Amino acid sequence: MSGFGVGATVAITRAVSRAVAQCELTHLERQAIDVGRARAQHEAYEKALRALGCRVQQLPEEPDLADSVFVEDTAIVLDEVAVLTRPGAPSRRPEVDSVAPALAIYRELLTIQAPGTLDGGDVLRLGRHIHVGLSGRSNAAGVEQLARLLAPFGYAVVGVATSGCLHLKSAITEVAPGLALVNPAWVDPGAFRGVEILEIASGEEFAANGLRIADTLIYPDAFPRTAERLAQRGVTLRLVDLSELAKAEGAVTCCSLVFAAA
Ligand code: CIR
Repeated sequence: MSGFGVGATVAITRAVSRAVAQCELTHLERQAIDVGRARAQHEAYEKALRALGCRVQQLPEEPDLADSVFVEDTAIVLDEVAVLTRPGAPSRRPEVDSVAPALAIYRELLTIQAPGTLDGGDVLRLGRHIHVGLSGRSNAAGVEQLARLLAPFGYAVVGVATSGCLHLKSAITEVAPGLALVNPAWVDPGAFRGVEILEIASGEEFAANGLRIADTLIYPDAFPRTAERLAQRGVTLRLVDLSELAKAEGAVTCCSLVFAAA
């Protein structure tokens, strides 16, 4: 989640696994990943979270879980409740049990069950509307379960078709209140009512993922033309370099679970 007031926000992160080079890959060719460099970049990302008022709670490294730095995929944390996911990649399912105790301190926990699959990276909350990417990772059974679990809290959950990207939030994120940054090649912007759409710059296909913390957007330094577009639109940016984790198909939202502490 994003957009909370400064001072009341927790960001759960996890140290980069020494096994990160064995990560799942769907759309990228495997490249060497420098673990030391990935850790330094991840620390700078945590520093940015702290600078924007988050209390960063870093979970210990999981040496055998290659993708475990991408904590976003393990849970959906709302003000009222948290839902533990069942990630679409079987290699990632053990990550959920590893995050659950940290979340249990803050929220009642609900769970997605087989045959449902759901990755947190596919879940975009816009007010009381929750859009879930029907991606290679999240299926219709996962969306139906999430809808049933969250209906009592007043959330409307709908599936959204994606194509060509890993997760829905590779294709769209909310970058300021009521403003969504979108790659229209990967998701139909018409699926999102009530938000203004800002398209990424051409040639920067991974540029739609930004992490909103209060009134600032944590944003990769890899997309200068889209960054310029955001700045012109009045969005305040805090740029970070996550180039090593980008080789693992990670982006800025993936590396934290951000929520109001109370
Ligand atoms: C994976 O394929 O699951 C990881 N290598 C990347 C996950 C990135 N997570 C995210 O976008 N929420």
